[in-house]
Amino acid sequence: MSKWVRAHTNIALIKYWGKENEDLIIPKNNSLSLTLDAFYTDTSVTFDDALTEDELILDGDKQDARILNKVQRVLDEVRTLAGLESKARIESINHVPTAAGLASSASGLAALAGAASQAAGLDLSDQELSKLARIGSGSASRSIFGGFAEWLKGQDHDSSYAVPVDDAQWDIGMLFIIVNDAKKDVSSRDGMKRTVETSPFYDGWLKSLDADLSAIKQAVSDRDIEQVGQIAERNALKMHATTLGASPPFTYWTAESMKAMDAVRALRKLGYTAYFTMDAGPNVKIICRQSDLSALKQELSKTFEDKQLIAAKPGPGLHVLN
Ligand code: 2P0
Repeated sequence: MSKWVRAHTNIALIKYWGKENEDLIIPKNNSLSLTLDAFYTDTSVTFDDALTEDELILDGDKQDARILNKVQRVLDEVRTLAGLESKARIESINHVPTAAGLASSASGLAALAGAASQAAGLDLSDQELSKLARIGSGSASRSIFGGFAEWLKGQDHDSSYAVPVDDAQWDIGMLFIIVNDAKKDVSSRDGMKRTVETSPFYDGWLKSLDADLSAIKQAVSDRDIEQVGQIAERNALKMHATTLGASPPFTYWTAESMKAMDAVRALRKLGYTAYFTMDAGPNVKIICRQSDLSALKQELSKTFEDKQLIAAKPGPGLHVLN
């Protein structure tokens, strides 16, 4: 049995939304994220000559071939790098609070990259691990690192990987408002493809990103949470605006998401630093001071149930468990 490897999920403050190369998962733009302590995946991989096919056991249940698809990309690359032919058994446990609806390909594919390379006897650098995780799922490239990470889009397999930006050991945190745990209608993979191909707003989104990225990197380096929050909230709104222009149009927002966004604006009126971001689903994540997490949770418990509110702090990068 190989060692267990843990990767934490990350939330993008500058979003990845669209691929330049769908096969290699080369993105259209650089993105920047914060890795969080509250959600993570533990994975162990065993290469075994006795197996006739790759096997994935997720939270104790054997998964079907469809889910194996992203996983297989990573395994095949590891086999190529290590000169291995044996099939693999993957055991994976998602540590995501029940009903969070946050089952994350970011932590899952990053943990797999770490566990599979380790089981194959490869000693990969963080940059190599980031590339390996990326071919499973784009956002996973960023979960190799703790704190803030930037995924450099690059132009081919060797030049597209994430780098650490800041360890986030300062007063920043995130509060999740879980509004819906149902499976989404449009996957992020399909949603970004449809947007790139059909939304007239997509070009405007892309053109605005360089300014957002350099401004947020400056704000992170200044530890200016107001600026970080403002830039991230505007960036998320722009990303979601592109989906309304797609054909057929779609949105990840629900009435409950709108209610959560309003609640964040109300927190600002009370004087808190609180800005939201959203991904390819209806849940709302609040960028705030770590020292305000309890107060914000209490304030929001007037509007939402306690079980809908999950506080997160910056989390560590990929690591082997003892
Ligand atoms: C992000 N999202 O930057 C963006 C923002 C969703 C919205 O990365 O196709 O699961 O496997 O590369 O990484 C979700 O997309 O997509 C995502 P693939 P992934 O976090």
